[in-house]
Amino acid sequence: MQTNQKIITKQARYIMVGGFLGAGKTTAICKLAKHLSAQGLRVGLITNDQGNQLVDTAMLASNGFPVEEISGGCFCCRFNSLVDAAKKLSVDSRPDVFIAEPVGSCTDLVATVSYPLRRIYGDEFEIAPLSVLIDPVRAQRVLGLTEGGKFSDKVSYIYRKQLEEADIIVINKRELLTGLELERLRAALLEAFPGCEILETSARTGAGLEDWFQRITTQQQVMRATMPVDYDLYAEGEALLGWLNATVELRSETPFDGNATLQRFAETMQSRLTGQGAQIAHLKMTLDPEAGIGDLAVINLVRNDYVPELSQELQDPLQAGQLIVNVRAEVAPEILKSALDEALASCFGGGGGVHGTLEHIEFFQPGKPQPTHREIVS
Ligand SMILES: Nc1nc2c(ncn2[C@@H]2O[C@H](COP(=O)(O)OP(=O)(O)OP(=O)(O)O)[C@@H](O)[C@H]2O)c(=O)[nH]1
Ligand SMILES: [Mg+2]
Repeated sequence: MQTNQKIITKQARYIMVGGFLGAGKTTAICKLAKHLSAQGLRVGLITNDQGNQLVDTAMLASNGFPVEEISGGCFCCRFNSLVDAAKKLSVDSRPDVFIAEPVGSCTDLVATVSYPLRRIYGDEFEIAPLSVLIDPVRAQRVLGLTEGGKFSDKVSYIYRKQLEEADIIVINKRELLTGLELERLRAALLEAFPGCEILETSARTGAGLEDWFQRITTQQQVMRATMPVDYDLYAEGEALLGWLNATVELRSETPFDGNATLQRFAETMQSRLTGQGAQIAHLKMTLDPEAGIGDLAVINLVRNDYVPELSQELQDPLQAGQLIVNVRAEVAPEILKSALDEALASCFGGGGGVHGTLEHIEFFQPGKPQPTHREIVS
């Protein structure tokens, strides 16, 4: 792969990778960070969520990268925290490249993050084009190309707005579609979002990543007119999404298979959630063994009619560990809580085997987005 000499400037490069919940942002960021590190560049990663105790932070940190987490609101509403996070990552030596993952239900990032960063901190940051990743199965449904479980119109409004402001739409997970399906999706995207650049990648297999990395590590974001956003509708869409973050301590008298346990727990959560009419956007969990430094299992489920997939596995059985559960779904947050309670009782409720103790839980719906800055460019 070509060496990106151009990105070593006195400014650090700021790369933001957006896209709806479950599109593959964290997976892709991990690959990008590895790619840049292999070239001798220092990377600093910034994760973001409405709550804390994040699977994404645990996953990226387990891959050896410095990560700062901004919790309790999206980048646009916590703009100063974003700048602080960059400063914290720069304490020892400043990263050449910052890679930031905004919350997957967030939009209007260009006006509220990219442009203010450029105006206020233009001497420090060089802003890359905004990439918006999509899961092609989800995108086909939102664009009306296929049937299947869908979000409501208000949530779909946010999805479409994310695509509208993209400099580059990245059809990720491209191996999930046939060539013909990809052609149709590409045509539908071009019709709905004319003039947008569209790339196809697989963050999992690595296909198409080189071309995308080349663009976001060398190109600058071009200023365009600010996208109109109906903030009331945006807030209503966000409020339809339930959010749950929990931490559970697992313990057993005898060693157990953490991968199989995580799989069984995810399947139990899936059946409880779908049974309650939830539209799952992303159920993700990590299992971090008490003994076994750097070893981490990660499992994800990105829609009701799919299967939970282990994206990282534990090497050895364990006797104790920390389970982090993050769920984002279109359903009332109380339903998420009751699904978790039921799944915990069913899988870790005593009677021998693995025992679970709930250490932390928060469940809520995101509040109305109130950006710190919003730059209007006409
Ligand atoms: N088949 C396939 N799966 C992928 C690919 N990229 C990511 N995934 C899977 O998609 C799921 C979600 O990936 P993440 O990287 O966590 O998605 P995300 O966009 O960061 O999700 P949020 O942070 O919740 O918004 C995981 O199971 C990944 O392994 C890909 O190229 N192909
Ligand atoms: Mg993520």
